[in-house]
Amino acid sequence: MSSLIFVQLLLLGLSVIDTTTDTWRHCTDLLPLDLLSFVLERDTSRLLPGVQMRQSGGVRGVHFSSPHTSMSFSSSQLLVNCDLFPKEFSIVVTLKATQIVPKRNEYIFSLMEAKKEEKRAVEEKEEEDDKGNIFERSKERGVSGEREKKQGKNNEGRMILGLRLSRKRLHFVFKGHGGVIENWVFRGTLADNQWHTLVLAVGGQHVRLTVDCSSPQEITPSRHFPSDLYIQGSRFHIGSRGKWKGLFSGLMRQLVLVPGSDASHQICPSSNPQLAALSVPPFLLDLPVIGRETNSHLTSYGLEERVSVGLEQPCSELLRGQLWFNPLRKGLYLCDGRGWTTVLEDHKRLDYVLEHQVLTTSSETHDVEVFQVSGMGLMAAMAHRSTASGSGVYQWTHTGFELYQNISTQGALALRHFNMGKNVFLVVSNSPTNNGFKSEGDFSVIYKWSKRRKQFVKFQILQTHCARDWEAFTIKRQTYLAVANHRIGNNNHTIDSVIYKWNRLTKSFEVHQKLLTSGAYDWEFFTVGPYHFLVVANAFDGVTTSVDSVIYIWLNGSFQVFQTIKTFCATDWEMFQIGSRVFLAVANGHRLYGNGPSRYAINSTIYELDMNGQLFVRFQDILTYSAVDWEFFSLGEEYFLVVANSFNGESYSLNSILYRWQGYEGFVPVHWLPTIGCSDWEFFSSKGESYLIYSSAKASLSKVFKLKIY
Ligand SMILES: *[C@@H]1O[C@H](CO)[C@@H](O)[C@H](O)[C@H]1NC(C)=O
Ligand SMILES: *[C@@H]1O[C@H](CO)[C@@H](O)[C@H](O)[C@H]1NC(C)=O
Ligand SMILES: *[C@@H]1O[C@H](CO)[C@@H](O)[C@H](O)[C@H]1NC(C)=O
Ligand SMILES: *[C@@H]1O[C@H](CO)[C@@H](O)[C@H](O)[C@H]1NC(C)=O
Ligand SMILES: [Ca+2]
Ligand SMILES: [Ca+2]
Ligand SMILES: [Ca+2]
Repeated sequence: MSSLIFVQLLLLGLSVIDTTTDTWRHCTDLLPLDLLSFVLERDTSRLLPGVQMRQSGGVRGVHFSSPHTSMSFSSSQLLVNCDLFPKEFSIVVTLKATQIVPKRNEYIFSLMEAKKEEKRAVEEKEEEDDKGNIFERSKERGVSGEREKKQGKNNEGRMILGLRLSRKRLHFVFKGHGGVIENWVFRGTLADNQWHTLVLAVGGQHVRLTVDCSSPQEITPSRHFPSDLYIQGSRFHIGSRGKWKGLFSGLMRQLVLVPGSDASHQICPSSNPQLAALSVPPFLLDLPVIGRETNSHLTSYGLEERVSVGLEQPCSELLRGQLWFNPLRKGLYLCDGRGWTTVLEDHKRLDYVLEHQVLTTSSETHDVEVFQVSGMGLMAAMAHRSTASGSGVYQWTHTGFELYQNISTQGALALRHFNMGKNVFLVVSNSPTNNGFKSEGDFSVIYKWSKRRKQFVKFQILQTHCARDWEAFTIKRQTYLAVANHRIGNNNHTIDSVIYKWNRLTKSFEVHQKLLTSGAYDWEFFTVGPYHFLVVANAFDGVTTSVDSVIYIWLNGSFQVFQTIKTFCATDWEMFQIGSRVFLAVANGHRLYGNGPSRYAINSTIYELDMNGQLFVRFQDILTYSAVDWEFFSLGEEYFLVVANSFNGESYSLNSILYRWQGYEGFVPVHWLPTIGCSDWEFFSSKGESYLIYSSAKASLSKVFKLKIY
């Protein structure tokens, strides 16, 4: 099309606007228009393409995965019986935007003219002004100049108005007088990965932006917002301007157009100004989760009556209109009187677990540790059983782990890496061979990574007793090592386990404290607020596996008993946090019943720290099969536990199970991973991908799984 025709069509368009203004109607319905709910609730019978529900900081929002047509609608559906956009209005938005790359613009919403070949002459220039005052009006651009710029583009409609976000600006863009695109700019970084509620109020003489109910930025533009902004045939696009370019990448929780008034007076002041709400789609309202701190701002919505939570809910005529949130599917469903219809299902979840590498090892493995060594990348150390080949240090390559260094061990049981300053250390325990009365080889070796030789070299030898675990930690910038001494000789299990402390002068670890343990199998150190804890897994006292495991607390320079918990051949403690909640999971190995066979299918238990009672209390029991390890990890905003099931009384070939945190219901099994004599699970990530590795105490192999997120 030639530029001549362009100009003619444009003039035609302008003249139409000029001559017919007086016969067109302004919108007179002054009710707030919840644009976000309108798109999300328009069709409750199916899953809406183009959006996903996500939660961040305990607050839900929608994420736009594409500029799908389901996120757009004709303006006449909401602005009924009128042709002109309200001349005074406000827009309320609650969003959370991540860092927007420089020069990128993302649209919170836009109102676009109908797509017509002829109407493509003017489009606002997509550029970021990085200088200027709080308010700048963009250069008025010549129609002809723009025309040239846009000539190559296809038949997209042009913008009537839109709200767009750049790295350090909020832009309100609209078609001003004479069809010139105007751009009012508010400075300030909103893309800071925090929730914010903005109220943009456009009035006769002024424009005001209120962020999080703080004092507004007010500007007085030289030209007012037009009173004759023609909208017939236009479409709203939520989270975009109808194209991939400019798609909003953050989360949106609220988007309301309030004709005729400044909505900041309706929502401010607020007890939670960053989430001040005028109208939020119902399924984005946080759901009541038992035991969780309730956010005061949520209580006013009568949420409890509207949404029920659980795995199975009835739907009948009486419950028509009831919403049901299914935490397993992360879906929200609406009861239509006969059955549930889908409102929204969240699809961002762990999709499947892919076998990535089967690593043949020199012998069976009791323990794996994955860590970073600068200059080497990701490495794994594995405690192998065989004395002939010893243990191995592996390096992560594009295909998986490859043997990098042999380490001389005999019946290695446990290993742990730790850092002091820029140095990396590795401590490995050996199992004793009984030679009459004296047991030999009952010691652990600390290795230090030599940057020069690019190898682990022997650093210090410590006397240990069938050490089953090493734990490294720091308190007040001092480094400590705790060893779990399992037994002396064949049957003496009630012995001291030892806490060592690094001595800067002698450059070695020295005994700091001894704690009496019963067949100790694991130490776990963790910190909650200002308090340091160390918990031991006591497995066996020589008579029974039903013994107390002990949580110690650091007081005045040493560990003192904080709480005891009855365990059954405890082999591992795993501490993890979900939000502000603190959990401690024990892996129980087996229960002895008199002279009968041991029971391997027993519960392992997750405890939660009760901050008021200052005690760990039972949170969830999970049936396990001679569990020897729990591994906690998070992917995005989901939390997982994987258990190492090692033996069911008959076979070592059985499934380890991956559980996902479902809030209200605790952990729910989601994946079954076949393992042989599983001895340890470790989670790690590399180059944005997430992996799990398991080691086998019964076969000469380890397996790496890749976690695919959908
Ligand atoms: C480790 O030892 C095995 C023999 O047990 C040998 O075949 C292999 O080459 C050694 N690897 C390295 C990296 O030293
Ligand atoms: C177990 O070993 C400890 C430390 O060597 C010793 O003090 C204790 O007497 C032993 N107990 C038994 C029952 O042999
Ligand atoms: C801390 O330990 C020191 C020395 O062992 C002792 O004098 C002091 O009374 C202890 N303080 C408390 C609060 O127990
Ligand atoms: C495991 O715990 C659950 C719930 O506490 C209980 O119902 C079940 O009987 C326990 N199973 C075993 C084998 O102890
Ligand atoms: Ca440990
Ligand atoms: Ca563990
Ligand atoms: Ca582990």
